[in-house]
Amino acid sequence: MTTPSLPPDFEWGFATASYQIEGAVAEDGRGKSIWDTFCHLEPTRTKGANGDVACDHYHRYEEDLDLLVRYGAKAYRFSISWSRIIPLGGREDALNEKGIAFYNKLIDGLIDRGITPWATLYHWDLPQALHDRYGGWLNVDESQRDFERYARVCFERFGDRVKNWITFNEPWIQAIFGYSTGGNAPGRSSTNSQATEGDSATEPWTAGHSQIMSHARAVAAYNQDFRARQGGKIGISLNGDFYEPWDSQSPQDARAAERRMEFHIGWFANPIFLKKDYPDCMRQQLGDRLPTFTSSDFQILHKAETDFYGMNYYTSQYARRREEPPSTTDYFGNVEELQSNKEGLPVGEESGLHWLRSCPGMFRKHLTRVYRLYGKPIYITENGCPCPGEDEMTRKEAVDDPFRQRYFQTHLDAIAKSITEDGSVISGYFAWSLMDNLEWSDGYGPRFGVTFTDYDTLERTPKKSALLLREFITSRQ
Ligand code: GBH
Repeated sequence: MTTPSLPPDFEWGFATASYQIEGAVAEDGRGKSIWDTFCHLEPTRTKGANGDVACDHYHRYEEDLDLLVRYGAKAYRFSISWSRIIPLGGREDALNEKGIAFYNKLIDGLIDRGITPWATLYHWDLPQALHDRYGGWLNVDESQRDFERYARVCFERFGDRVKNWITFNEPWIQAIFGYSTGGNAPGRSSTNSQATEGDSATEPWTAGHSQIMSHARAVAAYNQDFRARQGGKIGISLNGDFYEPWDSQSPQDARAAERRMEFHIGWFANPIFLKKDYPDCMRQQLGDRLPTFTSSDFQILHKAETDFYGMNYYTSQYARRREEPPSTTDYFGNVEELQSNKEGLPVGEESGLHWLRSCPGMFRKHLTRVYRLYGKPIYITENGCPCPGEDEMTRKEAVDDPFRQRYFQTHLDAIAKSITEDGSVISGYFAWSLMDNLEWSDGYGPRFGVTFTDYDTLERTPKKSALLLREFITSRQ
């Protein structure tokens, strides 16, 4: 039996997203995104926080790139703000050369430092103009055409240097938090008392469909017009925690856990990786509320061979069967009952956020399940946590982060075991996040960074985990 280990060419580094770090929202011709609107029109829904300044990365990117060098990173995952590239978003709308110039500087700065760029095209910041013009993700036809054009512009302008593309970050969150719970922009919901508009019975499923077809169009465009010349790879980052049956003896609980993962992951992975319709359990429950793939949609899905499965993984939960019939509007009430605690036995140690517990054993099961089902190389495109009590800590206290160090180490061990003992192909790991940043509707409280951000001075200070991650990885190779 070989010791579990990571492959010698394992890709690794740190991840961020545009709206969470850049700031400079009104600079150099950037158009507004749905997150600017959400934060400014409804500050009660984002704890009063917004991304106007965030980490001011737009002006401090050189310093941030130097941090990556200091941490020994091989790669860096960032996201491109669509409304910096095309301020009004649409396929007939003008490009913004100054926005393009920013990402050129960022990409060149990475390459000069020997760091491989990984670019995400969409991390939740839809141009507001597209939302206003035709409902954004609620318009399946228009949104996929506009996304394809945006993707083509990125491939044309950056693809000579960017060889690793991620189309969407967590389409599930965009669909469910944007259109069902209303917790994220655009904040539509028929169950959230703070939302004034929305139809949660249908909108989340439409928003999911639009993102799937947008992904497919972008990948098909890459495969047809860019791949031969640029030789890169392209994937999508799906979130999805692992769900363990509450009662290991109960077939109903096992079904509940499976069903839950189908609603979380199969929703996107079935059409994208298996070129199949939505999972049966979704069809059965949602009927016509779930859009259908036409034969021309399937043609596009077939042309959109996707190279890798990007996995954002944070935590796990127990899933238990529910007897009541599913609700038609409330996503979280409509499927299984989820628990982090089973009769005093938590799934894992609690981090600095109530929803995030450290469950490396279940992470391994998750990796192995996903690899067996979808058969593509997996890159962990996000993994990380805030330490218990970290939101209340001073800089001096926060830089010492044993909880995060242990979290990284145990999760890397789970990856090594899934590779060596279960036969999964797992090719890289990005820690979330390079620095503390805007945690969306949770504001600036939760600190996921390996770098402490002082939000008054914007000074960055490395936490111990930042400097240790290289060692954690190389010692396992
Ligand atoms: C990722 O989302 C994002 O890609 C990234 O931008 C983000 O900063 C990071 O993870 C850390 O959260 O409070 O019970 O309603 C992860 C998806 C969405 C999972 C919010 C937890 C809150 C659950 N997360 N959700 S709850």
